Amino acid sequence: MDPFRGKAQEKDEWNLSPTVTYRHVHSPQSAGVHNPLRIIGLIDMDAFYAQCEQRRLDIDPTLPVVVLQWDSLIAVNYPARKFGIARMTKLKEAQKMCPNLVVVHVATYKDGENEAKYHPNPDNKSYKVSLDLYRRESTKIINIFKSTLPTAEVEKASVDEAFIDFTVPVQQILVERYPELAAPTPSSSYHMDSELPLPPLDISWHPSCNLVPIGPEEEGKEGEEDSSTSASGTSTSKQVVTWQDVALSIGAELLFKVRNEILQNLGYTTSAGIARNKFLAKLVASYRKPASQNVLANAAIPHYLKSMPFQKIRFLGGKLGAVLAEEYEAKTVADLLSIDLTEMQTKFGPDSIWVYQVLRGIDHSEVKEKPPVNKSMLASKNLPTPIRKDGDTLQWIRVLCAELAVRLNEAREAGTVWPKTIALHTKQVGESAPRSKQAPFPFVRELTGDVIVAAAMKLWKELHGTDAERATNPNAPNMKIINIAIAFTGVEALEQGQRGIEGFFGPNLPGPSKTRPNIGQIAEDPTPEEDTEISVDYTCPKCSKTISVSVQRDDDAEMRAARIHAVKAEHEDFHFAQELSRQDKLVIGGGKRRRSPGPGTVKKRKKDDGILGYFQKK
Ligand code: DCP
Ligand code: CA
Ligand code: CA
Repeated sequence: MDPFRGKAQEKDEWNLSPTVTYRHVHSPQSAGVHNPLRIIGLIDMDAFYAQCEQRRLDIDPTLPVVVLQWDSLIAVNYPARKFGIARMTKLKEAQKMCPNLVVVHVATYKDGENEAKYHPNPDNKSYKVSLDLYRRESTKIINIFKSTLPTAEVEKASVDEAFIDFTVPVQQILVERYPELAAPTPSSSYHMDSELPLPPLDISWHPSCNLVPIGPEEEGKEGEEDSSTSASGTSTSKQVVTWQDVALSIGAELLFKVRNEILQNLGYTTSAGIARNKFLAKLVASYRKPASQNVLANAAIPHYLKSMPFQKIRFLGGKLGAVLAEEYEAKTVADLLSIDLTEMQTKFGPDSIWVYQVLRGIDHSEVKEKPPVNKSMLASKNLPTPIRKDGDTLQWIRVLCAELAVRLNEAREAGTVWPKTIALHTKQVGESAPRSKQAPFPFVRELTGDVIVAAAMKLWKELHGTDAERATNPNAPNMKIINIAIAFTGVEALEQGQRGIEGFFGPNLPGPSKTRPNIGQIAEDPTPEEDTEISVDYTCPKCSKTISVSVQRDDDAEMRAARIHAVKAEHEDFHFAQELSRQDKLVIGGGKRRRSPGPGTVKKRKKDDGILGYFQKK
């Protein structure tokens, strides 16, 4: 470490008080992700599935509720958590811990029914789980975010989370509220790149805000848990107010407004984080829960990050984190701050600049609505009793197709989408890879489950033949199928130019709708036991790569979920690392760092992957 490095330089590494100019205020987009007044929020629903069921059944929100999928708890509301119940708790144990526990099993599809229902005693042997309710609520939530904040960018991050970039609406309010920020006139000695005048001395924070303390002196005597400053019309402590703080406080007002819209319209409580970038917003969102709004001002970043066990940071939880922990005998972020950029890049390759930056709370990744391309819809079932003969098949194909029909018809209500192909996947005991067969899915005006069943049964015959054919084929192994899945892929808006199809819709064929439900759900949901497990392919919405996750038959639901989650998270982290290293080429350093490979070229550059080599490429 450089012994001459002074306090000021250290502070600069964290980029806590960059210069703010009139240009940053008046053309926020010009500086993009480098605008010092950038304000990003992350909103996450509290105990999401539990709240959905509570609202559906009109259950008093103070009562303890859990959501069940077969015999696993998949959501536990906060009153139930007070009894010590967690997602890992076994149902019987939970009922002992809290005799008045309200237990709701998720809806299920039953053979012969064309919609999911709340059956009194659903049986894993013949029913299939439906997550339709949560997808629908998720779409409503995202639509409220967008309509409440028409000038903000909204990026759905999972079934119950979204990032919001508040930068543009914040700056509109900033100039209205502070006339001194009006653009300098051509005759004045100021120009667009002049520094802004001094900020106000005081800020009034919205009373809902939990301000993360800027240092130990601000923390309550009772310890970390209860240490945030409660904000009730007070200024930011002894710290000098900056324009970033002012922008953050306006962002917090907007964040409260949008959270309140969700509460008033849908009745759901949320927890949120707000800070200068996505990484920090997500991290601070769980600072306090539930029904909380956690604010991380720039000045509070070092104290907040330094004491954090760095392997808890999502991107540093895997192989790379383990290597860093060993090499530097490090536990917390503070333990890694002595590694300077040169050392980091010498050891881990030029792209490791993003690790250096993340440790200092710097992240330039964009908040961007994902384009609705390459979407897929998948219904999958792990079979407690394997399929061994033709006669076992149809009931499952019918159940899976009923779900697909519901989901595709829902998507079509919001926009004229249609899948390009239908695929059948089966996983057989004794075969390492799942078998798959796909075919184009022709357009029909009236989509019913039966239409899909016909297409799927055709694929089934191609993939497995018939009982009679297998009986006469000495090479055909005894069939023992333990997972069956049917997927629509390439579910996209029909284009104006698609003649023939256009005729079915008449002349007013709507264009792609910005608000249509997110139909790539499979790839984005958390990891519910049934929909993404065993041999079910996970298709990454970013690179369209399909990853097959293999799980042990004996794994319990929690273990399975963890395995799938790990594969997904690692793949996402790979993209994150790639994105950061690409973006940072544009800003920091200069010198002789090579360009990082663009998407799709990574594989070919295997030898030279540097930090990306720590992320498994699937
Ligand atoms: N989920 C699931 N299986 C998992 C994790 C989550 O089925 N292993 C589902 C149920 C959750 C929803 O996804 O309600 C959202 O997941 P979160 O991790 O955000 O957890 P919750 O919203 O339930 O709780 P919290 O208030 O802690 O965010
Ligand atoms: Ca949540
Ligand atoms: Ca979540």
